[in-house]
Amino acid sequence: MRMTLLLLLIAPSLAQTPSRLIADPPSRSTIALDGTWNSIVDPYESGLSSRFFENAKPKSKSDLIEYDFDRSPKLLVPGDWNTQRDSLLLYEGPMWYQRYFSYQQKPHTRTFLYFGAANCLARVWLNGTKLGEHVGGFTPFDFEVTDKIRSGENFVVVEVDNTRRPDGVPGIHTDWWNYGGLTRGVKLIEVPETFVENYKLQLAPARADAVAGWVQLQGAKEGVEVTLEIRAGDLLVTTQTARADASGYASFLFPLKLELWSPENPKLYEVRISAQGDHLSDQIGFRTVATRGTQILLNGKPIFLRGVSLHEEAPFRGARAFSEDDARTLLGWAKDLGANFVRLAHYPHNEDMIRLADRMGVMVWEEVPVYWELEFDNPAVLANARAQLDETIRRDQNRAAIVFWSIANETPINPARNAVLKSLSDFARSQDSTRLISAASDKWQRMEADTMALNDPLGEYLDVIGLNQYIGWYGDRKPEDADRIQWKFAYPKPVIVTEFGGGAQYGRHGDSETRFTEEYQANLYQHQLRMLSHMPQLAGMTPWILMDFRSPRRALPVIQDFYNRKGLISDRGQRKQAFYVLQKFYQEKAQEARSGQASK
Ligand code: GCB
Repeated sequence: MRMTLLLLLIAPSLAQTPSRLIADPPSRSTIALDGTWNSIVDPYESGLSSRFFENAKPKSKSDLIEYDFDRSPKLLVPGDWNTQRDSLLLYEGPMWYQRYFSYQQKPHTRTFLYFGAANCLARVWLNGTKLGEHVGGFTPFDFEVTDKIRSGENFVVVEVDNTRRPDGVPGIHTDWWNYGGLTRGVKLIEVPETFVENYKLQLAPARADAVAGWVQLQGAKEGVEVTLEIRAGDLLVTTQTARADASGYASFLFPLKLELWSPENPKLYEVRISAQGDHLSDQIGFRTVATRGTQILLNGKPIFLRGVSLHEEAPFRGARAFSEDDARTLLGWAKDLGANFVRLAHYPHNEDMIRLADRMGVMVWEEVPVYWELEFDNPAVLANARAQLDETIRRDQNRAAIVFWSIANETPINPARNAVLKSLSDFARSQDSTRLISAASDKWQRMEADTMALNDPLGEYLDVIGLNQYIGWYGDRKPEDADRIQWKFAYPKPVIVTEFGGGAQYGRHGDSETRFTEEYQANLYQHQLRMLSHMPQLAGMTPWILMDFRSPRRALPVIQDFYNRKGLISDRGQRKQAFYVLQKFYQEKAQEARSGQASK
């Protein structure tokens, strides 16, 4: 009784900023707009001045209209344009998408047009009326269309522009393919006049005996009752109610003991949320993640993160991945490797991937594309990065699998960058206290012959330090040198080696000193793993990378052919020797963890 009272009293301090993005599309009433769209490539960006968004047709034979969506080439949505037509492989610039759809208006219903992602700038019109713009190639966005959608035929036009810009996030340089287009699904979402926009439900920070959360309603009057049910199969575990305040926000905090989510037992509960006429359901796992000294604790127990990095690259077809099938293959390979953790580099991957990780029991590091050199002294860059982080958190905050928000990768040390990353880390923390904040840094230095130190001041703002180092691949050191190397870290926090590795073409053989052979890569992994085994503070690793991926920077003919070949698996799914080296290491690590648990 007193416990409940105490919990209720501290509830407001857990309040977090409510959402503005419709969450949980899978449990909504939706109409998919995926499939074939008409497209016009527009390298000189004349479509705006020619008003392509009007989808005009000549009214008489003398009318001059110099475009026609109906007779233009098609593109599949979701999907990148680069791999759908040979001439578009390297295309960067504006592309116009158009399609018709029929719709029947329904009373007391609000309708939203929802995009899973468009890389990277999208301008959207419905029936010739502009709905808005969105920047950021990897996060969802929506527009309310209730008063613009018609009963009968409608048309939607989207200009998607993947031009790289110095003030973009990412900026001009990346080591991945700049896949353009409507790369994730598009749908209409119908909700009642009063509806649940977003919600968050997790264990109260660092406690396994209470659940905390909030529900944000739209269109609600003050005092509307919000009901929350947690179910395990047919069993109703609890029902809780709360009343929305004047802004539609209702918060929850109640004591409850649940079976905890972990990679060994990815237990998900069914959570149902109802308010007025709106009903949602979601599958949510509950777990705690925290640090203690240099350890990472999952559900209060130290855990070693046996990870691997991966891009959102489709297995077998060298394109942007988007489907649950793609995700199942990639996560399946990671599990075959013995991984319990993946680093989803270097931007938020699609929602199916994260939901599947929840179900398959794979912990996730999710990252925003604050990558390499950005214009850190430009306030627009911070605003853009922060908006992408915000959208990522709003989309994925209920996924138990996500244990890290990563705010950056390999950014240069300078005061403007330090300030931006501090601000992003403060922001992530203010939005979500149930996960760890991290970032990957490659700004280590050689102190003495065999002593390396990572002193990046960014470490101060992070819960866990990410280190990228390519000893034995880039620089003057041989793989064998790794055996002698000692590491020092300025901050006494857990360290994850977020990248190491080297390139190998599947099927290329030679001795272990010959670059790009499987033997070189396997040998490099042997020595790296030896070095990491005596690295102080090491709490996990995500070697670079699970599968080969397209990169415009990797030009070496025959071997690279515009693929980064550091994959443990080729882009066609073939496992290289290093895969088995790491698999063996992870089997031993998993065995150690099991016997450690057993001896307690
Ligand atoms: C890195 C980057 C990653 C690259 C990788 C490489 O340090 O973080 O995006 O692809 O190195 O292969 O060089």
